[in-house]
Amino acid sequence: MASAAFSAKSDAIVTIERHILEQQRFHPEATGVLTSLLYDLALAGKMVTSQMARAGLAQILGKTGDINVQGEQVMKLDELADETIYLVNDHTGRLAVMASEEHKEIIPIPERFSPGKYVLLFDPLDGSSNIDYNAGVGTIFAIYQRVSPENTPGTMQDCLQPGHKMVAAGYIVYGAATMFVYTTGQGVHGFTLDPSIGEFLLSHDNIRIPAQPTYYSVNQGYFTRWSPGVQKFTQHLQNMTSETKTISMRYVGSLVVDFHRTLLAGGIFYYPADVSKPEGKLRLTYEANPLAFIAENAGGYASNGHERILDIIPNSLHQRTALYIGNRELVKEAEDYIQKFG
Ligand code: P6P
Repeated sequence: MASAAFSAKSDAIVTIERHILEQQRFHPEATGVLTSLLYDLALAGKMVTSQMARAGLAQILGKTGDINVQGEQVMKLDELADETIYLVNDHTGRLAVMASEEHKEIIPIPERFSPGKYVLLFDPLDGSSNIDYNAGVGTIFAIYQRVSPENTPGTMQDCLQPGHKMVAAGYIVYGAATMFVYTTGQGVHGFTLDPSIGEFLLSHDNIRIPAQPTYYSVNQGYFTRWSPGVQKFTQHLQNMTSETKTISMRYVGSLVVDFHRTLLAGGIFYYPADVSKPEGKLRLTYEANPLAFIAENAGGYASNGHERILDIIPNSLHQRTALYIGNRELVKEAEDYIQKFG
């Protein structure tokens, strides 16, 4: 009986390692390097979770006084997350180059380590301005295969590939629980950290954006700065009913949290361009692109209001973009309103 109980129980416990290994079956050419890279990122997620849990105690909240390339105050946790992801990945021989929101230029792999075949772009702790208010924050990552010659240092061109070239993407959301959500192009899968055993366990297998939208998510404080098309689209959403009830508005102001809710509950998140931010605020390479790759693998879509996010050819590491992401129909409606009304 015990064995039967055990086998039933073992089916219920899918660690991230087991799941990524099982996913590897879909990639016959896989050498296991991508699996190990994803596992490294899960480890970084555990370490950041631990650092955040100690933040209140270790008084590492508050600002370092430094200013990052975005001209923003750098929170100490920002630096810790950035350093953690770097140190987990710099020596593994899996990466040719890295790029981070916290670094103006690409981050080379130290010469003493052989360069690998993958490229990692990441936002180490997005939404960090919310840390002091204990609102959720997140890590976002995008993984590509290098395009520069093997056994040479990775290049900026490796980091400026269009999103449709991505081989994997994911995010880690540090909220009431820590969740690791990733895709390698074979569906989107979510894992919840069980701190008592220090493992991410499968909790959301094959996430699909619900057909019925529940929330729209935008900072309506900027309404007067938007173009007429965006204003009319927002008013359209406010008058929309979904299964005889209007859809609600939710906005945390932390991209990963707002996107995660959109992915699970259905709806649309958008950060439009506006008169004060004509290029938008969010970053293409390590925010919009990975989330767009995830959204499309969950049956959704992501646009800059005019074209598919994953088709945009980046021309600089930190370039900004407008972002409309979530249910395909709603994102397409946003494009229609912008095309019709400007
Ligand atoms: P606003 C956080 O600072 C961030 O970069 C994203 O996480 C979030 O979606 C956005 O900015 C919020 O910006 O202008 O609404 O405060």
